[in-house]
Amino acid sequence: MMMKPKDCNFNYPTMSGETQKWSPNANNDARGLRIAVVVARFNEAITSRLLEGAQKALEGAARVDVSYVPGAFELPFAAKVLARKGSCDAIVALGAVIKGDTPHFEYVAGEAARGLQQVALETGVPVAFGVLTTDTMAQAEARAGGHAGNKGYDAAMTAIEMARFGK
Ligand code: INI
Repeated sequence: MMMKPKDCNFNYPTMSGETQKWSPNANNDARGLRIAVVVARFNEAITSRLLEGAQKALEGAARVDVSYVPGAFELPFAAKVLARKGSCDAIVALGAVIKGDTPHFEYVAGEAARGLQQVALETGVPVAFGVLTTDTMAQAEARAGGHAGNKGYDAAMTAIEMARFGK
């Protein structure tokens, strides 16, 4: 059973198996875009598949620059460095946070989500959240090219749409 620190009330939902819906009005064409992808190495068997999905969605982009960080907790820092360079139209952040027996999951998943959104809002560079947050490895596998699709592909498609948002 998972132990929580005293007075701690974590209640993060784990990632849905829902398939993302693309707006028929949105421009989901990668052509001409410069996209930075940052990948967490933690749970690499999963994140490498998310990267494959993202690369598929980004075929035809003008540039796709891939960089790596140790874990999902480091994704916001890397995204901010990339956004500040001014050389990409959107960022795709990929990671896999899988629930274990300690509260570490909640800290890592929560800070990755909060930090990535903060980077997008502070810099004006869209950041797509391609970080799996699941109870089990099997759920992560399902969402990384298994029966629940590939959330790396979905995140990259989101980055394309948001790079064009309002333009
Ligand atoms: N990092 C992940 O990307 N996924 C995890 O599931 C995970 N868990 O469970 O511990 C994880 N931890 C490492 C974390 O992202 C940092 O790299 C580490 O705490 C150093 O800052």
